Order: sequence, then structure tokens, then C-alpha cells
Amino acid sequence: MARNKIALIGSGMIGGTLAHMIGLKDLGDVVLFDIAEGIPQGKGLDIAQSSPVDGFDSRLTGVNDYAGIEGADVCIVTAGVPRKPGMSRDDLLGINLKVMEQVGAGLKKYAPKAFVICITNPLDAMVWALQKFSGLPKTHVVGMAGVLDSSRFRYFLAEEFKVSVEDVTAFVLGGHGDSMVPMIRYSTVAGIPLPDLVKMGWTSKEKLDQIVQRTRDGGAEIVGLLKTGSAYYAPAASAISMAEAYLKDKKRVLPCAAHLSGQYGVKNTYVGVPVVIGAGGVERIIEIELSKSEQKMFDSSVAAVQGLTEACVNIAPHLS
Ligand code: PYR
Repeated sequence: MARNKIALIGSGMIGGTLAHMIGLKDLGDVVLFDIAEGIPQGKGLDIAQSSPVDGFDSRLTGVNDYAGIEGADVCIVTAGVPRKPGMSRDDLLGINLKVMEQVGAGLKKYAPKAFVICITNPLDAMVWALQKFSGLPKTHVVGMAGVLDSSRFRYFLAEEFKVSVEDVTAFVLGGHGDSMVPMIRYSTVAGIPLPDLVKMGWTSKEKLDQIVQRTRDGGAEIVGLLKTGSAYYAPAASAISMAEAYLKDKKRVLPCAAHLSGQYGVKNTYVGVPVVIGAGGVERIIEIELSKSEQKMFDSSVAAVQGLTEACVNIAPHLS
């Protein structure tokens, strides 16, 4: 059986971490792509030299030409510029939109059958533009944000409750920005919803509000600490869980930026919602019931995302 081919478009900090994780998890062969000569080749060789120690047989190569990604089963896109302290993800829109145009053309030509996971920010607008530029099916172009935001939420909750992260489930919906919607009602410790845990005296409403805010600011907190770029370990781990769900047809239920064509009353927009990922890509979009206040927060998050996609169309009118 042929091994999976996984192309990483962008070989910066997330790209390198992705390559290493793919090796350690034996998910397939890796092609690292970057426009910077030597970086993908150097990272690929470095990780390949760790493979005898860690016992994996993934082949890792680095390329500067899109031809190298030909026939990829999965492409994970991190190409573009990360934010620096003081910047919001939205400040990256103009520069990263141009990058998405080039990446989209590369995918269209060399990997039209791939499952594409976009990580580039501002996420929801960039994945929307990437789908348009590439012309790949909407089921096969998806954005990574909800898994990351939910993982941050789960980690903070596990710390608060002093329980294993494994027993905390959480959902964050909406756009990957300040307006994201951590879903308190749908988040649990071993099945016990957070509002019940407040009643049981495990935490307070005020403490939960602080955790929700820390989750919303999760990316900015890391940018502020690193000073030279944005997070990479948690974003890479999150994208890997999506790639694995596709490659192993796991039918995982994950919050992802998916294309909505009427679900939740939203059209022609990518935004974070729970989806089922399996061999068919995004096989199902799950429409959960929202309370009035959740609906209001979700609507304002969708409006923020739609403002960004309109800004993309203003820059590149052929996207409309
Ligand atoms: C984040 O850390 O939230 C990114 O978007 C990379």
C-alpha cells in the first residue's frame, strides 16, 4: 500500500512542527514547501536525521517549487506572515491574501484531490479565499481554529478543576478572533456540564468568565510572550488531529472553519462550527441548538468574519 503524501505549504515554525509530528505519528511521507531556499530542505533533513532514533520511516523532502507537492493526499497551509506583538490577526489580511492566491494556484495545478487544511490568519477569511482561488471542493478545504481554541479552553478548565485534560470536553464556535464563542453549556468534565459544576461549587461564574476571556486572548498571550511570532506547537497538534481524522476515516467530530451554505442561517461564509471529518473530507456539518445569548454571540462573530471576507473582495474583486 502506498504511503500517504502530506504537503506542508510553508516551512516556518508551524510547518516544521507539523513535519516532526507527522514523522513521530507515522502518518506518511512529508514534502515541505517554502519560497525561502534551504529552509524546507534543512528542516526536512534535520527531522529525517532524527528518524532512526525515534523509529519512523517517513521520507521528508524540502522543495521550493509547487511541482513537488504533486499528488499530495493532504496539504496543510501555513504560508504567510504571523502576527507580532500589538497586531491583531486581521492586520495580516492584505499581505496573506496575496499569498493565498499563489497557494491556491499551486493546489489547483498539483494537488486538486487533496484535503486542504488552512492555518494562515486571519483564518476564516483566508480559508474562504483559498477555496475560491484553488477551486477545490468545499468539503475538501477547511480551516483549523476551533480545535485549537477548544484545546486552549480545555487546558484552562482542566487547570481550574485540577483534573486531567482528557476528561474535559469543550467547544469553541464562531470566527478565530476576538469574537469567538466558547460554549459553556456544551463544555463538560466527564459529561458534567460547566453550569452544573458552578452549582456544585467547583468554580464560580466569574472564574469561568475569566477563562472564556483567556481563551479568546489565547493566541495573543503567546504572541506577547514570544515577541517574535505566534504559537506553533498547539496549532500544529490541532491540524494533525484533523489530518489524521481524514486519512484514517475516523469520523471525528471537531470544530472547524467550514463552508456554510445555509446552515445556521449563514451562506457563502467559512466559520467555526462542529463538523464530522472522515475520508470524504467535511462529511457533515452539525447544527447544534443555540440559546438566545449564544445565537447573539455567534451572529456577531459571523458578522466580523463576513466583514473580513468583504475586505478580501475589495482587494481582489475577482473573488466575489
Ligand atoms: C493562534 O495561535 O491562535 C494562531 O492563530 C496561530
